[in-house]
Amino acid sequence: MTSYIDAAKAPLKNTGQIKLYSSEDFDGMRKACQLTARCLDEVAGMVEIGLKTEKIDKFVFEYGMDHGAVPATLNYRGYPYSSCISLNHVVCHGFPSDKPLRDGDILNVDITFILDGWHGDSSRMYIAGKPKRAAERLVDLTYDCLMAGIDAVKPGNRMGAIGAAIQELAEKERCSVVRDFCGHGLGRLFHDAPNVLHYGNANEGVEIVPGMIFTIEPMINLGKHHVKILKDGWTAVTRDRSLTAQFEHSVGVTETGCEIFTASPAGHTKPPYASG
Ligand code: EYF
Ligand code: CO
Ligand code: CO
Repeated sequence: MTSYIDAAKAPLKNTGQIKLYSSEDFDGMRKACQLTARCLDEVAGMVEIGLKTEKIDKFVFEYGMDHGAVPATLNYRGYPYSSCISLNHVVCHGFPSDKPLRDGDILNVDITFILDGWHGDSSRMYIAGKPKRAAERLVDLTYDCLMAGIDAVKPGNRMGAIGAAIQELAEKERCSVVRDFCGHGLGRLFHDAPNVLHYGNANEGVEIVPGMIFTIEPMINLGKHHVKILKDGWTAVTRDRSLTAQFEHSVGVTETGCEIFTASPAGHTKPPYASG
């Protein structure tokens, strides 16, 4: 059975216990997550037809270095980049590349900065040029799914309430929820207990209690939910090659709900992002 542990007394590894963090810990997370959010705000000004996504990755690396942070994905379990950049039918863990963006491409940029030992993990969708109607609808829906999951984060609810809210909305719109990847606890570790499912039943999972910190990062497909991993061993794509989208926030549970640590200081939510 899953139990909780004071994060200050817990070993710095994933023991399966859920760490509960103090308000000083929340301060540390807020700083790391706001750095990630500011970087994602900057990326909004870069995305255009013709941009090579490797330029975004280089920018992310330098942004981290300039602000005293390290990209957590770089060399993480052998992953070779500072960001994951996933286009069109790529579900997650896409490699930045030298292929120029084309009109109507949709892309997810996923960044985790480690600042003063704390991990700030967030991703947003971006659109190059003019999107097709179906792509625009999917991106909007995926953002709404993330926010429906966040709305379910309340002490007393079970973790299953998050997945249930996301799945209900996605399937009402005849889309599907990826099962193979989930959100995760984080803090001084990049990936920790609990796993955060983006589908399931509201009355399942552990109780949500103040002090928990985790990500919610639903991947929603226009087609079926199945994914496959390409030969590079990292890139996950939809098995039916349908379009897919993802947004991710890192949140901390409070007495009444949650704080979105990675909320955009520029007020960016979903595309189109206001310039300037
Ligand atoms: C087949 C990795 C990738 N794992 C998680 C390692 O939480 C993340 N994003 O929000 C996240 C990002 C990355 C990541 C980047 C690399 N990995 C491990 C195992 C399989 C895999 O992809
Ligand atoms: Co992420
Ligand atoms: Co994550």
